[in-house]
Amino acid sequence: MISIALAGKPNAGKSTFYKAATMADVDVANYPFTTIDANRGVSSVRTDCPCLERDERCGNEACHDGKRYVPVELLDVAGLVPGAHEGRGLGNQFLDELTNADAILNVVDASGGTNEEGEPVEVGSHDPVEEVDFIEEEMNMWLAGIIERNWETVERQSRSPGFDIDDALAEMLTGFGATEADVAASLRELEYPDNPRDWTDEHREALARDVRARTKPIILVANKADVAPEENVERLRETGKPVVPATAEGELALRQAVEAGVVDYDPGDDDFDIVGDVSDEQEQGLERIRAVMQEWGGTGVQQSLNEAVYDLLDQITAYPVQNESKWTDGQGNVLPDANLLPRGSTPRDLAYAVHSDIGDGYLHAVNAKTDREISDSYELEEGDVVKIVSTAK
Ligand SMILES: Nc1nc2c(ncn2[C@@H]2O[C@H](COP(=O)(O)OP(=O)(O)O)[C@@H](O)[C@H]2O)c(=O)[nH]1
Ligand SMILES: [Mg+2]
Repeated sequence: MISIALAGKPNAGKSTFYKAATMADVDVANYPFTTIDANRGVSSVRTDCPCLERDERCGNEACHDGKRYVPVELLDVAGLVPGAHEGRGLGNQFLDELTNADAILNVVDASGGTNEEGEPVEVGSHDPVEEVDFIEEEMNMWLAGIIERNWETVERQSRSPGFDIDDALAEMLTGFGATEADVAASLRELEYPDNPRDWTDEHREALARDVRARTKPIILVANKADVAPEENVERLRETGKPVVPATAEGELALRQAVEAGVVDYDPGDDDFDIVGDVSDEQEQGLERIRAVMQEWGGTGVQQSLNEAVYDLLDQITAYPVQNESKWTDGQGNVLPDANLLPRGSTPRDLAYAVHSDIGDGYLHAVNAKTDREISDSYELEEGDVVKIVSTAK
């Protein structure tokens, strides 16, 4: 499963975001994590369900009238402070939690109402752009530290015949979640000595920066947009990084109102309806949230998860089925599963994502929308419904 980590300084709103984003009615029992702990849960990205192309909605519990929610893992990493990579504020432990993350949502207090350490200051008095750089730099230096700690091993390996520095670095860095292709791409960008004994800290840091940028892409969540001066959001955008203005607190309030049965809202909607009895105070609170949503096109929580998965990680959603005309599985469930795959994936890749046996026994596949067999080199598109024919059942 794709894994997204919330990083940021203390009091930026990470836990509020996490609580809101993991509150949806995903059936956690369906996901084979061995440990669901306090800071690791299931959230989802939202996409258009292929059932929208048919007369009837699919009725899947992950589909709300054509809005399809596809599970992703969400991690709430405790707050990072400057110096975290040197162990400040339990920093290394928290940075290590980022190892398995595919992308990072850097939750920034766009209101400027907390300083770098997350301590409250007057709203607007802290420049949120500062924390953008320091969080990134902490991650870079943390990875540089990992490389440095492993350097003795690389030096030892270099005494064996057939040693290849590229292979040695790939082996080390895949442990950190980089693919061999990522490491190879970084090494192509950089100039470095073949002999590990000739490497300097600068070489290691340059490698760390490049690999980090490839393997842990970052979206800035400009949180507390409800109280943030608009120029702060603009300044964050000027960094050139992807920015999603958000109100995590607003999203949490909406989801709680949905649970209480007083609001009709699906995560990612740009508006909501009040459908139950609310007090005047509640109504005013909800209307304040509505105003923020109107300004930014939603609360930003679903939008930032979507941007991470569909834009930054360039994933598509494919729907494996057994019956190509009914779009069902063996039990008659319509569009039972949705799989996220990197763009460029083929039907065989989808088969492997379903189960390694199905992948091993792959024979061919049928595009269930057109009823045509699709070739081995076909690149799956967002919303494809695919019947896989395999010797494995
Ligand atoms: N105004 C405003 N406050 C928020 C928002 N999100 C979180 N907060 C508040 O910010 C404080 C810190 O939030 P928390 O989620 O614990 O931050 P964390 O330390 O990053 O996990 C709490 O008082 C939250 O209620 C938001 O969107 N708007
Ligand atoms: Mg927290």
